[in-house]
Amino acid sequence: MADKNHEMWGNLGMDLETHDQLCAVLPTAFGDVYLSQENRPEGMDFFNMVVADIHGIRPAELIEAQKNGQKVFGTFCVFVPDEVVIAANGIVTGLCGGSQFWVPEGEKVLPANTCPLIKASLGARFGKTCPFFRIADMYVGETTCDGKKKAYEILGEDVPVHVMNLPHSKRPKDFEAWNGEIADFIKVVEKETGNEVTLDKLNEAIKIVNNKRRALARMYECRKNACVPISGRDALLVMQIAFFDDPTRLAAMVNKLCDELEKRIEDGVSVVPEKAPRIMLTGTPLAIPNWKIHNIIESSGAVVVCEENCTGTRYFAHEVKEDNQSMEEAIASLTERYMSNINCACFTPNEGRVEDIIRLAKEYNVDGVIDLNLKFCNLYDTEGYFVERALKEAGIPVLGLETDYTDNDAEQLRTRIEAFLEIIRG
Ligand code: BJ8
Repeated sequence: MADKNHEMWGNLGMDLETHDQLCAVLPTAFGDVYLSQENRPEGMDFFNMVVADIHGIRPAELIEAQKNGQKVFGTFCVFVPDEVVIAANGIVTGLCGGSQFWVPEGEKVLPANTCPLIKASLGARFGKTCPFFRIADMYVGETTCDGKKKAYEILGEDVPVHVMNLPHSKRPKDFEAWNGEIADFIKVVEKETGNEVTLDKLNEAIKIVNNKRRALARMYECRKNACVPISGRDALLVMQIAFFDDPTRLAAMVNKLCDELEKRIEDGVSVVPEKAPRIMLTGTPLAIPNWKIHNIIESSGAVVVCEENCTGTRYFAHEVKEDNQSMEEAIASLTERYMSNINCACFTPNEGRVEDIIRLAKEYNVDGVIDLNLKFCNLYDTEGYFVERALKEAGIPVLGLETDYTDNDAEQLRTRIEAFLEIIRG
């Protein structure tokens, strides 16, 4: 398998020597964070296997699909409607970088005070050390934060990039503008794939993505229970893999996992002792393999039961209306789901997010919230003012943390998290 992978990576024009260094560290990191856990659900076996050959299995599938005429679209944000790509017989793969390994290469083209997610993403492209970045025929960006906007211009010199212009408010004219962006995106995807996005195909794609959303929502439902059948680390891994795996297979695997989780709840099988503090994370997304904060929280005796972020509830909450009767209606249904319900900090005002956080804290019966910010993400950092104030007013303990992808601050974070857990336990 290793030889086959090397041949594939070589054909993709990757820097094999540097990439080998990444391949050497990932298994240890995964072993430390994941395989050290006790009593993991058997349904995690599929997800373990995906990570064990993360740059082998799925990239090989994508290359095979390309040989059969399919196109691959790389995305960086939950605002890009996967449904459109799937309707044109294309494939979506999430590209957000979650490893410090890629950051120095990103810093060669970006200011150092850019958020690590953006630096890692560009580093993975320009350093030629991620097959997904090599395989994607087209990248799809979006105007969310300033860092990403400018980063897409730099990427655009190296790879075809289409940028969706996301309005930053939610007035009727903003919905109209986003509706127009989706209609334009359909044309771009049709041109790239050579396939027409028909109403039937779009309705079918909406069902595929909704099924995936339902499966992920089912997993989150299980996490609401007093008996916690899955760790936050494992749930996070499922979410991270959901961004690049085949959506139909992913939904099947998550549903299989959920059968087991529901049985565990019935039988009272929990991954943590009854009194373990229940923590919710809010804030910036956690791209694979960013497991740092979950690992610190859970190895300190607490359990993460919910993530209010784009690698959490914002990814799957709310479905798109199915069985639309016309293309106009289908596009309006996509507009409605994406614009109304995703409360990214790029919006102003963004009271919906604060309401979501308070509601989720209650639904998941959390003992405390950690408001997590990726260093240099001004949007979430600033919005933390409202988030933390609202949580305090609601009597929910909150801890604001800022970090990057390095491990330099791990001990300091552990001290702060342990002190927070002590307060909660007290
Ligand atoms: S909808 S959260 S996926 S933009 S963390 S790159 S915002 S500086 S990732 Fe995001 Fe879409 Fe919003 Fe979600 Fe910029 Fe902040 Fe970095 Fe961010």
